[in-house]
Amino acid sequence: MSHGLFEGDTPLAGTRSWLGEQALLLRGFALPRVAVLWPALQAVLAQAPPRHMLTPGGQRMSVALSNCGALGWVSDGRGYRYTPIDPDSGQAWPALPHAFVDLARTAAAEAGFEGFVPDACLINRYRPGTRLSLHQDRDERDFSQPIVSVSLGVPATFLWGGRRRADRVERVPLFHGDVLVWGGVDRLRFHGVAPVRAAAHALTSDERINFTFRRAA
Ligand code: MD6
Ligand code: FE
Repeated sequence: MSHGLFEGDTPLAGTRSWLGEQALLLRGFALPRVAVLWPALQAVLAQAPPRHMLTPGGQRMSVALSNCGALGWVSDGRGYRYTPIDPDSGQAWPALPHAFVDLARTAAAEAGFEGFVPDACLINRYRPGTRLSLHQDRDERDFSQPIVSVSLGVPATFLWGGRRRADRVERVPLFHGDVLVWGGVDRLRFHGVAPVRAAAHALTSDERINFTFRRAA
């Protein structure tokens, strides 16, 4: 099995750093699993292709989204919410691949969140210029559950804010294979992604893919 490391990937694989009291960045944590994650992701995206959703304000989102799991996050003119049905296909979202669940559970435990069982995985696809504005993740029912975020492909600058929108924002580079876990006192921190720069990656071409695992219900 390939270990998934390409030129330009995180030079820091295996290191970890706390971005907050309960926010842990695990550099390269997903690398040993990429060879399994990638084909599973392709199967999910064949069933539920990424699409640019509309914000409640009527803007097309810069990032293209899809989901797998019992629940999927959607946005439209009515607001943000989790739904069991993909509105584009009228079918249930694709099941969460076992390899995804296992990665999320293992990473969460590293950060002190034992027994994390996600029921939703939001998949974000970035191309050059794609950005994600500063937001909080607050559409889930139980904020005691952490979020696990996995980055693949070209690097991006993660914007890591505070508990208030106006708080200072730290810029954290995220590379292929990096995993970020956050919860507890850091669960409602503002965050976003700066416009992704054009780059080439052996696995994803010019794309960055991010999965965020949540316990939505
Ligand atoms: C991204 N991530 O990295 C966007 N949200 O592409 C998120 O919005 C996010 O990474 C909550 C927790 C972790 C995340
Ligand atoms: Fe988020």
